[in-house]
Formats: sequence, structure tokens, C-alpha cells
Amino acid sequence: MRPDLFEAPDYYNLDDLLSEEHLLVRDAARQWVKRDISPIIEEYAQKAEFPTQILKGLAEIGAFGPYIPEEYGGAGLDQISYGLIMQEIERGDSGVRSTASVQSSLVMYPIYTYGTEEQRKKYLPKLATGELMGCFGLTEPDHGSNPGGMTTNFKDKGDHYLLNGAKLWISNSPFADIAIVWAKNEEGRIHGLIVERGMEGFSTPETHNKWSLRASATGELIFDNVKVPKENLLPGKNGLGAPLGCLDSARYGIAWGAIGAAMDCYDTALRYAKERVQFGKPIAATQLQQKKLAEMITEITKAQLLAFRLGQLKNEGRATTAQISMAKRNNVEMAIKIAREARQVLGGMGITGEYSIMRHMMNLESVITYEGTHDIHLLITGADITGHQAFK
Ligand code: TGC
Ligand code: FAD
Repeated sequence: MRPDLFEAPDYYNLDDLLSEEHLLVRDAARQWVKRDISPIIEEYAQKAEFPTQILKGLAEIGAFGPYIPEEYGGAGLDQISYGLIMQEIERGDSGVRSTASVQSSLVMYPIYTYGTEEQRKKYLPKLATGELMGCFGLTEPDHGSNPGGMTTNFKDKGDHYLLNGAKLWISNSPFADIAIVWAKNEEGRIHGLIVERGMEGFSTPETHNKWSLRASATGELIFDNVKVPKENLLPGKNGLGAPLGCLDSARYGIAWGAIGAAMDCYDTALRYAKERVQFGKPIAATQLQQKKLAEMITEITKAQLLAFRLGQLKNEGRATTAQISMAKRNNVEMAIKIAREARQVLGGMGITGEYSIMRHMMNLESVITYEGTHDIHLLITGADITGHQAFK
């Protein structure tokens, strides 16, 4: 892959709206991505392997639990800093951002929000340093968009719970030390359980042959009569709202992350268009390529404004699920469209691993599907504005 010459677009001077702390956090993440992700990520994507050596660096830039209080090992930052970190990481690769999203919003968040003080103290500091890695098991082979139909279940056996079932498409599962698993009790009520690697009957086979998020490890979670200690149940919240609450936080991070992927594609296409000469002039001087580039920067700027305002609402505790859905849906679609257009600007070179665009494009095919598909987020907006749920 070519040297990383990324220059972040900021067409509406949005940096003026950021605090000194936001800029410090953002720039540290930006530099880390340039130094530690860009030089290696193409190779890992090509060989379909997660680069485990980056975990320490992710922890150091505050990507594991950015908004978890410092007393539990988190970075104690606000929601805009969290978003900016996700943006910068996804500028490098969506799969790396996935690892950070899962660790922060889908593992640390539920332990912090629904866990006991003992669970917080036991797991959060180690998750913040990357000494422990986690994954989140909600989706099942027969229940993706409709997680409420899950069949994974646990029975009360007196001194422990007995867990059975299977989860599919689980980011980080092949190497995770712990899994936050959502399962139904004997009354059919959904609860979260902390399942640890090494528990008898628990296995995590890897899913191979992905054309997307190749530098991220994805797998299954299989529970065959797994004895889970009773103290591993998350007592703070139950029902489908508990996992959906975690998704709010992760989807918010994705709304920012997608901007990073789009910025990288735009910046690469702009540089290439200025340098590539055809018919005796740079292709950037042609109206057709200018249309593509002008529309890209317009859409990126709109997405930045959406994410920033959502961050303010989140900081105030006022962001609704439907607002988060709108931003996730809009920004991921914006990014995937930009990736497709940017690839064309590069002509044949756009399909090679010399440039990051095709990798972003393929990664975004997962991003537009996970954490609620593009369709599901539209239906969440539809239900919110009309008062009529059209899912069922
Ligand atoms: P519905 O009847 O709407 O709601 C059930 C209960 O949940 C409450 N609720 C929420 N609570 C907190 N936060 C939210 N965001 C909530 N949304 C709903 C709701 O009030 C209700 O509570 P109660 O007390 O009345 O029971 O549920 P539904 O079954 O109709 O489903 C709604 C729907 C379709 C929107 C939901 O199921 C959904 O979002 N489906 C998409 C599934 C999804 O996003 N899966 C993601 C899996 S994790 C993942 O992809 C990780 S990728 C990570 C990475 O690598 O980055
Ligand atoms: P389905 O739900 O079967 O949907 C298939 C199609 O039908 C979609 O186009 C969908 O929009 C559409 N559809 C569904 N319902 C409706 C409806 N009511 N009206 C109209 N259209 C509808 N899950 C986890 O729990 N943890 C993870 O860490 C995780 N990581 C993932 C990583 C990757 C790389 C991928 C690809 C997925 C991951 N997922 C994870 C799962 C992801 O959340 C699901 O794939 C997603 O929620 C969609 O579920 P599904 O794939 O079963 O598709």
C-alpha cells in the first residue's frame, strides 16, 4: 500500500466547534492510525487476519471505553471525543473500529450500566487496557433483525445457570476472553450473562471467506450445556431493551466512524484526480470528476454536522434511539456511496490494494448491515414519525 498522505477535510471549519480536549484526543488517534494502522492494514485484510498487535495502541488512544469513568479504567471522555476516536479509527479500517466499538459499547457499556460493582471492578479495568477482550452475542442463525425471537436460553440449576444455544456473526468472538451473551430465562425474559472462555461447553468457531471486514475476526458462539456462575448475570436491566440500549451507543459510534471511511476515500480520490493526467490535463479539471468530488465533500460535511449535533444531544442525555438510527443510516449510506464513486475516480488503480478505497467499500457492506440493517433503521425512523411499527 502507498504511504498514507491523508489530510482531513473540514470544509465548514468544524474544528472551531471542538474543544481543546476534543482536538487532542482526535489528533492522537489520527497520528496513531497513520503510524500503526495504515502501513499494515492492507496486508492483514489480504490475509484475512486481525492484527492483534494493535490492541495495546487502541487502548493507549482511549479507544476501549472512551466514556467509561476513569475509576474503572476508562478514559472519562465525552461523547464527541468518543465519536472522533471512532472516526479516526475507521479512517484506517472499519474492522479495527469494529473491535473498538464492540469492546467499548457492547462489552464495557453493559457491564458498566447493568453490572454489579463487583463485575465492574473485575472486568472493566482489564477491558480498558486490552488485557481482556470481549464480544457481544445477540444475533442468532435464525434471528438477526428480530433479536426478540432468540432461542438461546438458560435454566436456573440452583447454584448456577445452564446455558444452551448459538450466536452467529459475532465480531471478535474467535479471540475474545469474555462474551456478553443475551439469552432467555425459563419465563422467556431476555438477560445478559458474562460467559468466559474456558467454560466447559463454550466454543467460538471462526467464520471464514468474508469479502468484507477481512481484518476483523468474526465467528460463532456455541453453548452446549455451559454452566454459568450466578454472579455472572447482569442484574441491572432485562428485556430486549437491555441489548438495544447497548446498540444505541455502538450505532452512535458508527455514525461517526463512517465519516472517517468517507473522508479517506474522498481525500484519496481528490489527490489522485489532481495528479492523474488524461487528454493532456488533470482529470480533476474535468466537469464529471468535479461533480463527483464536489458531491462527496458536500455529503461529508452534512454527515459531520449530523454527527456533531447528535454528539451534543448525547452529551446532554437527550439523543433518542430514532435520532441515532437516522445518523447511522445516513452516514453509512453516505460513506458507501462515496467509496463507490471514489473508486471510479481512480479508474483501474481503484481496484487494487495500493489504495484503501476498495477495502473501505467492501468493509462498508458489513457496516450497512450490522448494528441494524439500512432497512431496519428506516423502519425505526418510520415508526418514530408515524407512530406505526411496520416491522411485524
Ligand atoms: P420493540 O417492541 O420495539 O422493543 C422491545 C423493548 O425494547 C425497548 N427498546 C429500547 N430500549 C432501550 N434502547 C433502545 N434503543 C430500545 N429500542 C426499543 C422497547 O421500549 C421495548 O421495551 P418493553 O419494556 O416495552 O419491552 O422491539 P421489536 O422486537 O419490535 O424490535 C425492534 C427493532 C426491530 C428495532 C429491534 O429489534 C432492532 O433494532 N433490530 C435490529 C437488530 C440489531 O441491530 N442487531 C445488532 C446486533 S449487534 C451487532 O450487529 C454488532 S456489530 C459490531 C461491530 O462489529 O461493530
Ligand atoms: P436478516 O434479519 O435476515 O435480514 C435480511 C434482509 O431482510 C435485510 O435486508 C433486512 O433489512 C431485511 N428485513 C428484515 N426484517 C425486515 C422487515 N421487518 N421489513 C423489511 N425488511 C426486513 N451481531 C451480534 O450480535 N454481534 C456482533 O458482534 C455482530 N458482528 C457482526 C459482524 C459482521 C461482519 C456482520 C456481517 C454481522 C454482525 N452481526 C453481529 C450481525 C448483524 O447485526 C446482523 O447481520 C444484522 O442485524 C442483520 O441480521 P441478518 O444478517 O440475520 O439479516
